Amino acid sequence: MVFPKGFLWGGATAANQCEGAYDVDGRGLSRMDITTAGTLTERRQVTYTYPDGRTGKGLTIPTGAHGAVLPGEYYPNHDGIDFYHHYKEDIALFAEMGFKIFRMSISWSRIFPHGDESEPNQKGLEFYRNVFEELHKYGIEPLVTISHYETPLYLEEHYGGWNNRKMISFYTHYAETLFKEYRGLVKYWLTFNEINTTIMFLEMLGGKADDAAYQQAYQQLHYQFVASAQAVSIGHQISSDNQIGCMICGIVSYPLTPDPQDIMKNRHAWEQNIFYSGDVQCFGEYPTFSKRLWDAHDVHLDITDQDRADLKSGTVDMYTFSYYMSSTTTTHAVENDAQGNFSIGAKNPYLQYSEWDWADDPAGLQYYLEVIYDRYHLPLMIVENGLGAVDKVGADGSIHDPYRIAYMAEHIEAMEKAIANGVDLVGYTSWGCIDLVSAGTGQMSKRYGLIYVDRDDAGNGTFERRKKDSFYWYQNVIQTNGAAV
Ligand code: BGP
Repeated sequence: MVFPKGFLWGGATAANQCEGAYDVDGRGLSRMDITTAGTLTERRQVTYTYPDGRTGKGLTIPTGAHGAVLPGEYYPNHDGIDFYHHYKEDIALFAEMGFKIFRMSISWSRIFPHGDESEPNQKGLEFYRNVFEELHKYGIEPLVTISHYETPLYLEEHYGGWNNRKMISFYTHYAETLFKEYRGLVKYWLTFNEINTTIMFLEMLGGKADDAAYQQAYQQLHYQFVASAQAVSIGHQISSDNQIGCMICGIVSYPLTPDPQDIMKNRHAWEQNIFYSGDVQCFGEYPTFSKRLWDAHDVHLDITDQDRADLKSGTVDMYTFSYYMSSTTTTHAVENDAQGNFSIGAKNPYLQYSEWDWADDPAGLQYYLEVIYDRYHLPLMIVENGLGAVDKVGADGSIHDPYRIAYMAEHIEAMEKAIANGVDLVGYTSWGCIDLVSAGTGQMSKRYGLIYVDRDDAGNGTFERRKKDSFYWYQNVIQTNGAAV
């Protein structure tokens, strides 16, 4: 048996994509509440109305923007899949599949509606306590992302979000509240979801980002690094059981040709997109290549000696990442571009592409695991992986998704190879284990779930849950600790 005893099999979600109940029990708005369907690379000025009737000033949403909010338009994240009211049913289904771990996130604005209050919203705290207790009833460990793309909107509007150093203390106050409140209930934590996308998304604008955009992104990232490091230190002080990880968007990149210029460009892409964030969070200091990255865009960081000390003392306990696809890098002009959400660049002729132009590349997962383990020697966890696809419900209510089973099977086999080669991989949580709103498209129809949810892009549907074929397949994989793949 290749998978170690106690391997953490499970699934993953994010609050803004599944909870719904966006204005219930004192919750404030988050930036994700004002997103609608569209494309990731657009930047638009959006205006919105707070639940209390106030109209916001209007924001330019820099990443993950799904387009302008138009009157009467549907906001998918407002309802999600109504996990807020279905969590017991959903957790029972996860338990039936045999989950050992469940990755979820906490909605910051459910705990601090504006983000800057000193006292938390008790109703918000209570909701997550109930969820954690429900998970423990079945012996499922929660893995909690503290911030998954959903900064409270108020902080964006009144403080400029992560452009402002004050965000560090708002975030650490929020994180400390969680560590204290859930001591004994939660021991696995992730500070920021896909922290590296702050920079990586600029690349996806296809060369349209100017130096000012890089200055802003590197500065935001620095404040997030410091906030993350301080949170790690606080979490360790509150409980020595806490294991706190970074979470990196792991898109593997290959040189498109053997041209040495492509090899060099690809190496630099890894440094900028993957190693920069991982090095700061795992080693506690900026790597030497940072100077090259900053000089390329005339970036000057607001960084203090105290920041450097905080980074050094707040290194993470584990390295976690999402993995869906690989990409290519080239200095040559290409015609064959992948242009799906989150994916851009020349298509790899050796790979198949999904409907959203995401390259199916299990070998890339093995490659990533081996490179990353060799660099950091920390326990690794894959906290997102899966196939977004359009599923069809048959006349008898069944959902046959052999494509999803095939995708997951080949990626789990890649994990086995990396483990056999010495990689300390401790867990795997499949993304969107239950259908939810897609982050990049804002749609329900791009589904990842092993459990189907009756909900469409326009917001119609009963929220009924149904088991897909992949549900039974994954149940068997978990039961046999990976042997039945
Ligand atoms: C990751 C995000 C998730 C998730 C996933 C799939 O980058 O952390 O929130 O949604 O991508 O992306 P999409 O929903 O666009 O298919």
